[in-house]
Amino acid sequence: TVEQLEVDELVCWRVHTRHGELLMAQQGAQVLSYQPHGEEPVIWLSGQAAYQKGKAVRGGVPVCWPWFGDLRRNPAEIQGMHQGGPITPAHGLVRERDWTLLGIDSEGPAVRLDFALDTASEPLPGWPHAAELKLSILMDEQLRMTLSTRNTGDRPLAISQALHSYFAVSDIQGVEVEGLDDCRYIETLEDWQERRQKGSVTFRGETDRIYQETPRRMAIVDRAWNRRILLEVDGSASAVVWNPWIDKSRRLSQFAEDAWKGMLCIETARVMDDFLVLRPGEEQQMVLNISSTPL
Ligand code: TA6
Repeated sequence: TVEQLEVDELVCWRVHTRHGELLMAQQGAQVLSYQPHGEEPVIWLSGQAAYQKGKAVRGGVPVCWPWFGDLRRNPAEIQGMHQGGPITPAHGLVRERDWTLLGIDSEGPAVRLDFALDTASEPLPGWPHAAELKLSILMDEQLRMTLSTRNTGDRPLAISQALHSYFAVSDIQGVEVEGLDDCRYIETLEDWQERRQKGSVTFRGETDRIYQETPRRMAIVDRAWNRRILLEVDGSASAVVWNPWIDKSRRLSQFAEDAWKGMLCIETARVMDDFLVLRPGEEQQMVLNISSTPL
């Protein structure tokens, strides 16, 4: 079933199938939560989430586009696309705008919702380029998101982007991320030093790393919840791994005191030298498939 509802100021859809439940908002075409039946939530949503127009909801899968992050995370090509000074706000211009619902397909056991933003008909401030952005969300026994960008203008587009997924974990101090062994990464909290991952990623403090040349499969191993969340990716070779820990989470909106313990962001992205260049008429898709299995 698919039910449209208002949650405070936001238009949302609640999707219920025999596999699980998903909540998403028209603002930012943002998945807010995703929970397979009989399991802990897979996608984390803050207990202090604010559903206000023009304000990103803390959690879910914010879409960062046409840039990810802030000034420092973007090369000159991305800066050049933005007029009127450095690129702000962080994480681009579309997570706080209503996208157009193209359709809902709820035939059979799977449900699919398609959203679009056309920057030719709805210009983005400071970013005068024509592109058609689409997000397709398919929920069956997994959750598959496809973010596609088509350059509908007459000159090349340079874009950095991310699906800024917040995953729910039992306790960040006890989980590890598999699949990034031997990957290069940038330690943004230690002067952007370039490092190489040894073994699984574990968490002992604030973590904000840009992994590069990432594989197509990564997993969050959560022994306390006896599960592995598997990420399968296509069209991206970067992943940001982020946990704010105590101090940073106190400086961010919509974070309860110890909420940092229960979340972990692994953000499938096209950032740094892995950013997108689209010639006129060209389209690119970035796909993220999320599933969870018992250990
Ligand atoms: O992806 C990690 C990050 O860039 C962090 O540095 C932090 O800023 C986080 O995104 C959340 O950003 P937001 O604007 O959603 O509060």
